Amino acid sequence: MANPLYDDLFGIHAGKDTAFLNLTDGTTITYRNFLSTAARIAHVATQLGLRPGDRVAAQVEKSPEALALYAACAQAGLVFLPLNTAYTVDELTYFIENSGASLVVCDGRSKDQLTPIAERFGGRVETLNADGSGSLMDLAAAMPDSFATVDRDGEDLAAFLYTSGTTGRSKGAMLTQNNLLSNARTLVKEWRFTSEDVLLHALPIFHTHGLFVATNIILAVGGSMIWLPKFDPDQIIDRMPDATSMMGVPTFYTRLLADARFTSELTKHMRLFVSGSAPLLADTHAQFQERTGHRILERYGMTETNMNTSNPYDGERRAGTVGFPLPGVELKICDADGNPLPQGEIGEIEVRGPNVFKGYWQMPEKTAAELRENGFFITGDLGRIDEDGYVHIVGRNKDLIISGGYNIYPKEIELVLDGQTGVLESAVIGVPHPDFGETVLGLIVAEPGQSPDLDAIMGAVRDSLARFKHPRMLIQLDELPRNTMGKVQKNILRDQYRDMFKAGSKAHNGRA
Ligand code: MCA
Ligand code: AMP
Repeated sequence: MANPLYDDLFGIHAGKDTAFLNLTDGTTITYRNFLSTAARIAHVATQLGLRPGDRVAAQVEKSPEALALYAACAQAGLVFLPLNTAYTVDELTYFIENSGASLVVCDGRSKDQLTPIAERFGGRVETLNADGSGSLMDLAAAMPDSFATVDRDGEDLAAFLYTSGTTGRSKGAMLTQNNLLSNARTLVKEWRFTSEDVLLHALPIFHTHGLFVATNIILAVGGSMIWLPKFDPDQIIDRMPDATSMMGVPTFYTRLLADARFTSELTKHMRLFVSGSAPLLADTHAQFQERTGHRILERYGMTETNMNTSNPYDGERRAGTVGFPLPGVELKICDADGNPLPQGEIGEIEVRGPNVFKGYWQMPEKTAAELRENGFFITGDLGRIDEDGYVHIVGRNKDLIISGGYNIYPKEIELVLDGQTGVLESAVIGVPHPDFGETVLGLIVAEPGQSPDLDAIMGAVRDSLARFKHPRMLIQLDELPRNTMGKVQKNILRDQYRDMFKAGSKAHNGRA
């Protein structure tokens, strides 16, 4: 027996004294040191009583130890469940309960709030702070630095990533070892990664992009990363001369282009810039090429599927498209019943392949609604394939806002707004934003005779939802536009408010 995920991404580097993580303080963590830390954490988890298949939820800042926790879960056969650091206690309570996490690893500042919640659902809490301190690492310090890797099958679960939905309830996407490994192997080949690569890593590690795309690729080839805690243009510009490649969401690229220090000289030795998680404007693509001479490589993926398509490494990287289906991934443009449409027509994108997840944790009916029996996953994205085979994403068949690469489901915010005093109903829409691509606008209708306190409503939103989901602005309307079926016509609202956050415009809560 073996453990494919651990063996192929981590175990192959055992004993190597080559650099894995280059930190902002100038120090380097070698593969050997990193794997020792992971082994110690794996011992802690097993000594705390965790068994293969148990879930480990982690809401921690980005650090080498946070990444070692992922490796430790792989080695001990545990299911890793990374969580956005912006999530509030309300949001975390749901994830802890739904996943049944046996261990919750959090920042020391959240310990008092999360301990009773974890215990209520049969788990426990250990802490891991941004500087690598905390009870998890205190326990780890006393453990041996090697651990007998737990046998796992490629079809065993490796991770849960929670993704919201149109009903407002988050779903735990179950990803297997094979899902992660197959995608990493494909992307290594497609994007020509080697052990010589140094990836400038400024993405968060609680989502697919930063963890399973960027990090797994580097692990698969034994390369190294410049490990930045977050996206900071000063640090990116400072460290770019040491890198060969970078991955980012479109906001990274628009922010870099807004900085005069970002020049062709600074990027001349770089071999690859990848963009994804949200649409890259053709204009950004063009400006980037003009400034640096590099053509950004845009690709398309999802939490449930990892990466599905990519523009070519060699050949034309066509702006405004997400390229071709990756080797091993089948992609079709369909009608609502999954029947392929004639070439060139717009329809729903469906994908099938070794990258596609196993389903949503304990939600068979939601799994059945999105994952067909024949293995095709209904992405909810609308697209077409042009005459040269490039896939274009032209819209979404799902009520989703993507702000700075983070997904926001309006229903979740509407549920909070609808529950506020004096609010009859609400509609939340995404409108263009110069920095985040899209941002959140909340529209509310008052109960007859009431005048809701918009500041108090924003206070309630702050208490229950992560910051990135907060409406940038609340507007009170007399009524919401509806079609003859009574359905709110969000397209009309989106058209009406599309210039709300144009560069330079100032927006305030208030009555329309
Ligand atoms: C931070 N804020 C945001 C966002 N990020 N608000 C809306 N949308 C956001 N994305 C809040 C902050 O809390 C802050 O609130 C205020 O907005 C301004 O913060 P700022 O300093 O500008 O933000 P930042 O810290 O610089 O972050 C912006 C960012 C970051 C660098 C674009 O959001 C980021 O790293 N995004 C990457 C997301 C990602 O990895 N997505 C991949 C998902 P206040 O002013 O109150 O303090 S995986 C995926 O989608 C699929 C699978 C795929 O294809 O990859
Ligand atoms: P997530 O749920 O975070 O996995 O986000 C997946 C969604 O992000 C997809 O369904 C798309 O709507 C969107 N997405 C990812 N990459 C791209 C891209 N390159 N262009 C347009 N949309 C994208």
